[in-house]
Amino acid sequence: MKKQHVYELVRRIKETNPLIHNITNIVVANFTANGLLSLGASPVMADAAEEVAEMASVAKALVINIGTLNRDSVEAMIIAGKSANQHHVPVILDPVAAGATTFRTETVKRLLQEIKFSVIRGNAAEIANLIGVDWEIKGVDAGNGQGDIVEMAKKAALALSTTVAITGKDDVISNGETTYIVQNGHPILTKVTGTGCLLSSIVAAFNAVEHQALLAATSAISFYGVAAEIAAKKTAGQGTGSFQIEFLNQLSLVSEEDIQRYSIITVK
Ligand code: ATP
Ligand code: TZP
Ligand code: MG
Ligand code: MG
Repeated sequence: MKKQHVYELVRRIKETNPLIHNITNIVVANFTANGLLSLGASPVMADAAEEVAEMASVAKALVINIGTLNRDSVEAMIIAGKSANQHHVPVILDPVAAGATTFRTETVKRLLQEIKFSVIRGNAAEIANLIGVDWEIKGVDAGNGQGDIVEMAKKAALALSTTVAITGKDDVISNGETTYIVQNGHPILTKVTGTGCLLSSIVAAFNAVEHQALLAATSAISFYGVAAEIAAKKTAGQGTGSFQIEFLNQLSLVSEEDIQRYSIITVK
């Protein structure tokens, strides 16, 4: 893929303002809505079983994020995911802390059985857990697992028949056949809660305007990393609060020139 694709998709989002239906966690809901708005998408958070089928059917993408799941929200996720599949709406999974508790692990298994996902985005520990690879996990954060994340992304994509994105210092995105590495981002992202969750929703916005999931996810992740790099530079020496606000600004301000200059995407 070429760098030009990245901004082309940003432009499409800004022009079409796609509705992104999020079933997400209580920690990140506001940050996610603001991040999507800043990019130019239209967020809606809806998780009542009574309405999710209808909402998912009219959305341009659906995000299922298990960050603060409970019995009711799991039922809503299944209903929404099935409706999205029926209506050809792409579904993105963020398996937050899969592997940390039995409930999360079992829920993710059920979601994978009942719903077809376009992209699954998680940290190394979460993706490892989905395919039964041993990797330390500490709550929502990836622990110090050992392993080749490129091989793991490929293996997960093949095993789950979808596009898988493993994020961290380097990001690996694979559909099992083609694998890209993105080297954008900044370590300060790990000090602001919800930056992984917001990224999953931004991946959804890119999927709303591009049906090739690998291209959409890789573009979203590089764009997001470039926004973080610029925000980190502008707020250097200040705290994570200043970074968080400037990062939201940059999600709308990143230009085509910024992408040309800073985006680092390589094929593996
Ligand atoms: P975790 O809970 O393990 O932090 P997460 O779900 O929050 O996982 P991350 O893997 O932190 O998600 O990814 C969120 C964003 O942060 C991605 O854009 C990723 O590239 C970036 N990122 C994470 N760690 C680093 C790092 N050390 N250096 C640069 N960018 C990073
Ligand atoms: N607890 C449950 S969900 C959540 C926390 C802290 C947010 C996790 O966000 P991210 O994006 O994975 O850091
Ligand atoms: Mg993080
Ligand atoms: Mg996460």
